[in-house]
Order: sequence, then structure tokens, then C-alpha cells
Amino acid sequence: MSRHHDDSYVPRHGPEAKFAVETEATLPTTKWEAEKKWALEVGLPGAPSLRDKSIPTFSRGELPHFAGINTFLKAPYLEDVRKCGNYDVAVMGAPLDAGTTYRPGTRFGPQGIRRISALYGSYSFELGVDLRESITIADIGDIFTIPANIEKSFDQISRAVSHVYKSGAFPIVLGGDHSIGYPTVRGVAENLSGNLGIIHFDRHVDTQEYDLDERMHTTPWFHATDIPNVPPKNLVQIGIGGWQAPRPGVAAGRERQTTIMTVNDCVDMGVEEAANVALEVAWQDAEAVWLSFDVDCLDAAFVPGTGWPEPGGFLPREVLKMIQVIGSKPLAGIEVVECSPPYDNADITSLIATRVICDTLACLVRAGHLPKGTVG
Ligand SMILES: [Mn+2]
Repeated sequence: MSRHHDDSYVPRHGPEAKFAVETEATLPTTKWEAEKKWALEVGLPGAPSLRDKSIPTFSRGELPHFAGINTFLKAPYLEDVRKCGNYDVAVMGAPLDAGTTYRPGTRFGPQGIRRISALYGSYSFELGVDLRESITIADIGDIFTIPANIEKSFDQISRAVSHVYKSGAFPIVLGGDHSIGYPTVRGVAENLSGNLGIIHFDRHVDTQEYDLDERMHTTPWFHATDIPNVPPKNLVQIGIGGWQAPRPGVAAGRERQTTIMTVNDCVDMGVEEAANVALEVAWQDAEAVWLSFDVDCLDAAFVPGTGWPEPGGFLPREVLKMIQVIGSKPLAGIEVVECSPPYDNADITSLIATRVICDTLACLVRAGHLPKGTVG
């Protein structure tokens, strides 16, 4: 039997590709044109032999990707943090690995993430968003942490996050080990009259009270959920499992009734459905929701540069799909933690850390939550 089919029988695009290809035509290039003009002005016009007259002598802005100073996505570095409220998004590093109980090195996380973020353009094909055209981003540098004193570092981190949150800029925190989850949440919560929910991606529960006699990267949610307006019923933990879940933490989670979803739980119900459940739990009677993303929720194969690699985790595409659902609702801010460049291979851990941040921003833009107040 001969098989005849016309074009409509074999579509050129699936639904996602169709959306992506069509949406690109609707995105403006206004900011890109302005950036090129600015680059020529401050970087001087390029050599006469160059065909492309938009190329300056000195690299300014995005291009070429291997050149320039490594702020996050080559966003402008804002020295005067008092002005961070002039931007939609403020990126800050929390270079702290004093809470690490195995592999250190996350103090270099912000540097590693910033360095590889130079590889990223501002446009996501399948999300149909060009960040440069939609929002303004400032890199406000790093929080001054105190290497030998985790409690003083916590105080510094809370103060920094609170300052940015209060300014109206959307805070992005580049960790740092996961101990920073407690002070970041504390910094946001003090600005709220209502409750703060937490969506927590991790292989580890991080809910014990102390580890090795101190508050460490295994303890942030015990202390965060002690804050009166951060109730444990709004803490949802996604991807937990394996051989690195300390029993005291599991017991604390059971007593406090946190919501725990294993990798299999999520995959079996479908990752989109899992993300919807997470949204429901985190948002129940809450005023705002914080996203805490530990890169080790991914399978160890994808994140060699992390403090406690654990096999059996998510695939990157599963996590990114969940981010798309979670980013359909507003967020108070996001932290990406446990990225340890000294243990990384070919920057792949820093790459996924960058990707999670960029996808989150794009989804918030797409849903109208960024810039703030676009949609109610
Ligand atoms: Mn972890």
C-alpha cells in the first residue's frame, strides 16, 4: 500500500516548537538595539576592516561571550546597593561554605555561576522570552560573609536579602552551601505580615536541629520553620531520597508535618502534577513563596560540583519542567545553592545552576509576575 501524505500530515513543528518559532517574531529588539548603540559609544567604533559596523573596539555588553567581566549574565555591576531598587532583579552572591559537612568549595559558587553565565544569551527559544527586552537586572556583587563564624554570616545574609527584598528588586541569591537557606528566608519573612511558603528542591531533607554541634547546611529548614510566619506546613521538599538523609532530620520533618516528595513520587505522578502539588502546599494561606534550589536534587551524573552528590536524582529536563509550573505563580525570590566549582567538571554544575535561574526568570516574565506588578 502506498503512503501518500500532505504537509499537514507531517507537521513541521510540535506544539512547543510551534509556539517558540512563532513567539520569536513577536519579541521586540528595542533594548538590543540600544545596547549596541551604547557599546559603540563607550567602546568606540570598531576597525574599518570590520563588515559589521555595530562591533565596537572594546567589548561592551553581551558579545563576544568569551570576553568581558563576569557579572551574572553580564548584567551591570551595581556598586551602590542603595540603588538596587532601580532594577527589576538584583543578583547577589552568598559565598559561604562554613556549613559544609563533606566537600567544601561552595564559597566559589557565585564566581563559578557568574563565569559560565557569560555563555548565556538573554533569549530562551522554547520559553519565548528575551530577558533583555523584558526586565532590568543588576549584579550587586557578594555579601560579606565571615568565614570562621557561621552565625555572623547568617546575620549578614539576612540583612542583605532583607535590603534587596524591601527595595522591590527580585532577589536572586547565588550560594553558598545550603545553610544560607535559613538566613535568606529570615531576611524575606521579616518583611511580610503574612506567611512565607518554601519550595525546596533537594535530595536531602535539611531539617535537623544541629549537625556536628552547630547549625550547618543540613539544618536550614528546622530553624526557618521556627520563624513564626514560616510554618512547616508551607514547606514542600521535592526530590528527597537516597543514603544521605539523616534520621534526626526525617524525624523533625515528620513531627512538623513538612511535605516530602521523592523522585519516584514526582516521576510516577508526572513532574507537572508534582509541581502543581508543590504550589498548592507552599501557597496555602501564604503571602509569598521562596524557591530554594539545591543543585544536588539532580542526579549526581549532572552535578559533580556539589557538596553531597547523590545518585538517583532528577534529570535536568524534569527539573526544568517543574520550574515552568512553579514559575507560573509569583515568587519572593530564589536561591541556588551547593554549587562547588572546585569539584565541577567542564562547568556543568554551574551551567545547570545558571539555567535554573534563567528559566525561573523567564517563566515569571511569561506569566506577568516580572517586572513586578505587571499582573495583579
Ligand atoms: Mn542537598
